Amino acid sequence: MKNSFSKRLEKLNSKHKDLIRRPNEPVADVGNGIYDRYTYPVLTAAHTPLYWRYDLNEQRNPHLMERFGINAVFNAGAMKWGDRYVLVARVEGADRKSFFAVAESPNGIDNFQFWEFPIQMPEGDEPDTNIYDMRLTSHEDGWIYGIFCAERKDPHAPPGDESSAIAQCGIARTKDLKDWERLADLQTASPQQRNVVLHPEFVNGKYAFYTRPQDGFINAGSGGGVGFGLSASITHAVVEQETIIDPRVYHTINESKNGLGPAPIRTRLGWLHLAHGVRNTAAGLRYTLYLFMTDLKDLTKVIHRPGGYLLAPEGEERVGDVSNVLFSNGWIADEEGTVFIYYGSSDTRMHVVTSTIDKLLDYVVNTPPDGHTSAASANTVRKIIQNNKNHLGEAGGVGSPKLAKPSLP
Ligand code: M1P
Repeated sequence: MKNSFSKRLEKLNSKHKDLIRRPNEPVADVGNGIYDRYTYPVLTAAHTPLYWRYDLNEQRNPHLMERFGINAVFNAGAMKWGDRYVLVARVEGADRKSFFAVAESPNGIDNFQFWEFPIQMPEGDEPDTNIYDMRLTSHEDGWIYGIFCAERKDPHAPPGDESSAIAQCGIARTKDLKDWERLADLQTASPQQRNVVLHPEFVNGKYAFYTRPQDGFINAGSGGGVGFGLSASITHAVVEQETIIDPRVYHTINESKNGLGPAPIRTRLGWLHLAHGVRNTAAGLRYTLYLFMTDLKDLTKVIHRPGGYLLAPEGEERVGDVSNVLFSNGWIADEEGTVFIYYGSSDTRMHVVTSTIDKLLDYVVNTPPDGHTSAASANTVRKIIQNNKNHLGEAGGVGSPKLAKPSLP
């Protein structure tokens, strides 16, 4: 006869196994032609192994209680690891501290399973209170770099202020994703840095960084957008001059702030970038994801900037610890040309959409840019309509909405 400890453990194990092995199908919907969404998140707090959360010794834990609660799993860096798709996820405990952990999948869509131990990131000179949002870069120097936010209490916060913090850019490198060497934090002129990304190639023999200068912990303030700068060293990286390449713009999806997502992908037409843009609303900040492209030779020159967002929160993605947020710091372009865009929703869970390099190139090149006024937007739609009229003729084609005249009651 099984005791209640064994019964409970059996139930927990079977629920966990079902979750990990659950197939993830594309959403049965005609979609927008740019990417496919999937039915389930790819990683959640419930995906973390039971042996991280529970003491499985019946003597020490007779009620089989959770000893370490996991609050959320989100904002993961991503890369191909042999024939596996790996995510370096931000795992946030119930205690609000985040750490990194690797999860791998055979197909990039489902069956993600965490490696046995989370990453023990070494401390730098100044201990971190919280680390999160790792961007992975396989650099041409042969190392894999993890660039992440290292957060500490603001030493100048007035007494009683237990919220003010300083965000800086932590840098570490590895060859196996298990053992990491911590390097000095990036130095820039900005009092705060978050969303820093290392470019995968040398530029004029130097390491190239995408930055996000910001005045405050939350507010970008005078930080004008996504910056770019070079550093001669990676072990003591210093970017003296930041050039803003993707500015924040009034009344757009990135008017409040923006930040680069994962390291850009080299394509035949240019470097493809994924970023998040933040706008203000009466209900708080709204984070969406967008694409742009820079020149292959001049990395500071944006050559395509589609208007609006590529991906915005939908359904359950809208709600979480910080609602109305999509954030991405990981994508994988595999050998077949499929692109897996991984994104966290509302600081709670991880999802994927899939597309292809060809589709994303078509999207960046042919999506009209933001005209910055209502008149320009109306004009863009009128042009599309006119082109369709020219193409289909007055008689129209099957499914042509104009040409099937609306029937009045
Ligand atoms: O809470 C939303 C996001 O806020 C921050 O991003 P940003 O610096 O652009 O505002 C990050 O803390 C990110 O992790 C988080 O998802």
